[in-house]
Amino acid sequence: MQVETSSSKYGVKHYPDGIREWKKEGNYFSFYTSETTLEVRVIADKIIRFRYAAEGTFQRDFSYATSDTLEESPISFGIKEWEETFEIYTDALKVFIARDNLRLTITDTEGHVINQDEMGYHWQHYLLKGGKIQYCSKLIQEGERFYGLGDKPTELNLRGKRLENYGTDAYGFQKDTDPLYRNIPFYYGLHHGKGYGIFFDNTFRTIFDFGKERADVCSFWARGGEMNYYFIYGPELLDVARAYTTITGTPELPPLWALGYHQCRWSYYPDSRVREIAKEFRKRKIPCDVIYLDIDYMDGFRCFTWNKEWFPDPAGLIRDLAADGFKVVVIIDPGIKVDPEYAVYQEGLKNNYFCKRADGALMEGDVWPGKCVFPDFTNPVVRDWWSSLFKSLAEIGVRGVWNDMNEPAVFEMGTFPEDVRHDYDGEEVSHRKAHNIYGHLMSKATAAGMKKYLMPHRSFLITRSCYSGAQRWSSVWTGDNVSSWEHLWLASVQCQRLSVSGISFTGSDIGGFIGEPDGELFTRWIQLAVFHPLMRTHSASNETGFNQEPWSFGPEYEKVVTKFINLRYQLIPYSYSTFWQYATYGTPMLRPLAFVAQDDEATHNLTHEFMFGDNLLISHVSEKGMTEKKVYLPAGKWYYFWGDNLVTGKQEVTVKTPLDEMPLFVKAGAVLPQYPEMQYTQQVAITEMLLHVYYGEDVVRSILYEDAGDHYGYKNGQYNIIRFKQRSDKQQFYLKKQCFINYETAYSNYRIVLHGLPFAATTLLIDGKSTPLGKPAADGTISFVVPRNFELIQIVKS
Ligand code: MIG
Repeated sequence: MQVETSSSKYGVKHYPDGIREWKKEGNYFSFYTSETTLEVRVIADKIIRFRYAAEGTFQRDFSYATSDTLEESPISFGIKEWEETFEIYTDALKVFIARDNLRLTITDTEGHVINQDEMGYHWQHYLLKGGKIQYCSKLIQEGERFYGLGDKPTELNLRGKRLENYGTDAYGFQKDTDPLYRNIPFYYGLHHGKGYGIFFDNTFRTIFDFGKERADVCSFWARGGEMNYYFIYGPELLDVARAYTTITGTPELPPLWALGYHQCRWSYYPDSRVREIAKEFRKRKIPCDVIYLDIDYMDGFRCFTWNKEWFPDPAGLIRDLAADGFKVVVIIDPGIKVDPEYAVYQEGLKNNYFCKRADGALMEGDVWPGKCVFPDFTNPVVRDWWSSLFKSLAEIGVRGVWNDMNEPAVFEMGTFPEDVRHDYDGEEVSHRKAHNIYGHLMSKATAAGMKKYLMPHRSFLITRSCYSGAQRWSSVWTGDNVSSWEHLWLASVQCQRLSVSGISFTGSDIGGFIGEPDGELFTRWIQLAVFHPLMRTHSASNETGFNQEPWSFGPEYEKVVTKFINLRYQLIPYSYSTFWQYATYGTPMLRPLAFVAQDDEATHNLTHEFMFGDNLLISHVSEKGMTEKKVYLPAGKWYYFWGDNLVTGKQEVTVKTPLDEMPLFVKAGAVLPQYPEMQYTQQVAITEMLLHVYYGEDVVRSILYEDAGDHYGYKNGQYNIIRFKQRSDKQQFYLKKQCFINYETAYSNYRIVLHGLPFAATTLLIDGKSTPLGKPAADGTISFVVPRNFELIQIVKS
């Protein structure tokens, strides 16, 4: 054992010595040094878990992050013994373990180093608090970049930064504020064109240093628990993202309405005000699907109660709103008011459901209702109870829930003190271990309750805090941001980062939560949010009376905002299909350009541009008064959305940015399915599906996924998946279609709007049969109707 001295808070640092014994049991390998045991579990070709028992004894193998469906894929693997190392190999990787010190070198099959330990695993007693600090240090490879880590409000590439996870109510956070609300201990490395990921599944405070302390060392550690991480190899970053969700899971499909526009405020009350807002949307023909009720709907901020004066008939309100196409989402906080007359408090108290301090007193703290106690969501019995409380909300028609303050946030104290006790599914731990999964488990229990009582409908949940894997049951928003241009930029980075961290269903408070945006900022924010999976305006303007609705900034802005919310609705078949891809394969819905063109170094540090799904490239307008913007386009050909001019990629282009446009490009070859304009999702039956098709000479695939947009019939195969492949050339336009059809739609034809056909033609071939082709429209597009069951469309140059 090597030893290094350190401060008195911590013990000396311990480093593993030589391997004395090893064994293999199935896909588990164990290596024993005099003190430490390393367990290597081969999960898949490209997924390997490393777990270390500092002094030989492993802790319970338990995780709140991993999906129940995580299982080993049957693969070939084995072990070789070399003079200085052991080598565990799969069809994609080689893991070399040094006999002298347990250090790892992971290479691809050709021997290129992907990831290599510096000191590797080491540990230290945490003398003051108990347990051990668990460290791992790696060498940074030449040119390496780092991504991931959830909601960090900083540049996309994390090289040179140190960041930590300890969920915090970061009211009015700024660029580089850390930690924020979420705890996602998962990062990517990219070097020499090859990407990998490391998921450090540890719920204590975790810290990641990407070359800040020492320029060539990347290290991560936790203030307790175990060193337990999954190494995931790409080399494609998007494959790493997908593999991460084979570990931590993917969501079910959301109700279609959740992809519409959401209007929120702290708070809309009384009920007449809520009705007024809803009416205003319909009157002005601005689409909207969801209205939120913030804390003021409750009676004295008591969860699961209603303010009798302001909301005398919540069921009636919700019924009327529903008749007009609106869904209602209500907020539920974790703090339960200390009030002997309040049923939820009584029941929790009687059954011992609330968290306690080390010496047995209740964990009490002030939040909105005054003095509160807090359910111990880490106890499965408490989670079941909590789930059951949602019955009353579901019964009166509430279709979604908003979980707030669950870092957990407590006035004055910030959060719980570390001595608070938690069940942790039978483990009995302190808050040090449970802090980062408190909101995670609250949202899990909320989702379970809503799902149960809303059956057969799909439900919707949005949470502020969570841990890795919460994408299985919730969406998130980026928290209490500010009405500033910098925050617009932050919103874009945060949503991209969350998306590649497993959580695609994300958005920011449009316009900013704190402060007052002007019409220009609000409009530019709406434009960005059209391309965020969750599109919600929210503001905290009760005190000033400031309004933050689409019409609040005057007719000039209202017109543009309406245009963009309309675009959001037109693109719903595309965003829903993109969601399906995410739910099915784990593919992030928002993709930083480094993730779509990782071979092109020019994309590696881009923070302000991303793809939404397979075919749309977005670069939002990020400064006041901006009249043009430079946009980097990756290789390939791109159509400018607002004019169809074709641009060649692998270069920066300058785009004019009048208020009613934003830099938006469509990949040449794409098929973009679109709905007609409507005021809320499923308002009208689609009698003809619109397909905007962009002529392109590279092979480009597009998908359209369809189902009922609600219910779970899709799980029994009631859906359609339509795959398009375009491979045109200078002589002919060529679009092929393949599909799985098992869900009946109201339409039987597609209307195709073809953009960019570079030659004149007079006939169209549908599955070989020719029909005349009309003349191009004034904007240059050619439009025609084809039967839904076509397999091949060709247009040959005349
Ligand atoms: O201490 O419920 O982030 O969205 O409007 C503030 C009131 C509590 C914080 C949330 C915000 C919400 C607000 N909440």
